[in-house]
Amino acid sequence: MRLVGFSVVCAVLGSAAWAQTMVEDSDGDGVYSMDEMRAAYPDVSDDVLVQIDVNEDGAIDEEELAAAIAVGVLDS
Ligand SMILES: [Ca+2]
Ligand SMILES: [Ca+2]
Repeated sequence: MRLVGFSVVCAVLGSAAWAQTMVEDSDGDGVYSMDEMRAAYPDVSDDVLVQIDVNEDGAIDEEELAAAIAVGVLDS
């Protein structure tokens, strides 16, 4: 039971961290798909999204998003 409680706390803290950005992980898979990115940043071109996707897995993870915001490519 303790482990379950810990997981719930982590999940809550995790979603709080995600909520600091404009992007919503609407399918809950832990990464931001290009569709989710476009929903949050409709003005950002596909070229920019490809550049942000540093590991080229076709999705933006929290690190990639933070990096893009840090260099000013995306608004926070
Ligand atoms: Ca997602
Ligand atoms: Ca990626």
